[in-house]
Amino acid sequence: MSKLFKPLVSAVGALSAGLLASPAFAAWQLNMTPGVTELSKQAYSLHMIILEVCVGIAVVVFGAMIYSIIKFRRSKGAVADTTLLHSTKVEIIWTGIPILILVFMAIPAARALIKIEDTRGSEMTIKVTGYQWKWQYEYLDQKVNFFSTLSRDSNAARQLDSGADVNAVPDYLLSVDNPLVVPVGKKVRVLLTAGDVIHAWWVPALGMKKDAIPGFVNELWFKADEVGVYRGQCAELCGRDHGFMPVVVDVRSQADYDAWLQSQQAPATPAAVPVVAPTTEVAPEASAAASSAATI
Ligand SMILES: [Cu+2]
Repeated sequence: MSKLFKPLVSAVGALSAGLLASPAFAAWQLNMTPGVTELSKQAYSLHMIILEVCVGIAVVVFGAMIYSIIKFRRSKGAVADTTLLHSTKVEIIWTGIPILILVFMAIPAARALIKIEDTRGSEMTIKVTGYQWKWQYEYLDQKVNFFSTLSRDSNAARQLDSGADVNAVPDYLLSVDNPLVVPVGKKVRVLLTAGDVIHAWWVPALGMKKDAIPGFVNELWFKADEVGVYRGQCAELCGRDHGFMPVVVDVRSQADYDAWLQSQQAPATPAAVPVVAPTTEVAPEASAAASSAATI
């Protein structure tokens, strides 16, 4: 090893060791994340297959190029080989091989696309409506309906001259007051629309993103394999506060989800009974009869 080369190698070694040891390195990720749903994992594996094919092609093509440039250079007395010019055989080969590669990549891609569109067998349906600047979640079969807006602490910290340290706000701009709660392992169909302008509902860990368009109903589905809280954002520039309408999906175990659902449905029952007595005048005897009837 040359005198100059040795310190260079040790410097590169020290730098890489330093980078690997640094805690910031953990948050520094190059690749896509696999996500937590069947579809996101399929999209991830598709991405890896295509990446591997592209790397393979690059290695073969650039390898051949670099090898030829070095091996057959003019200074070594190389003479251009013209036998491959206008050769039908070569034309067929270099058209046929890319076609085969494209077909090989199209098969898993088409399979994934068909699966994404297949909402059959969904176990629950939630209608999601985008508004400037919040989301509405309606559980169509469970009769639960609420709005989801940016959490109070994020909203306070984002105000101009709030003086707040946004790094101290947990999940700054990615937390909401009422997250979408779903059970783990259930196929959830989402019907997407909007009440004003175009929004887009996007949760990277679920692998799905789709536009919410006024007057149209778009459809997507997800089946989360892991309990957890997954965060996303509106992914369509929808106006001034576009950056302040995050999406939070809270995936819970079936028991936790059932308990949450009950807590959401419970307030609706007493609300059906009028709390305040009617203001019409009632005779004292009738009123007494009514109250005794009410105690039965
Ligand atoms: Cu939006």
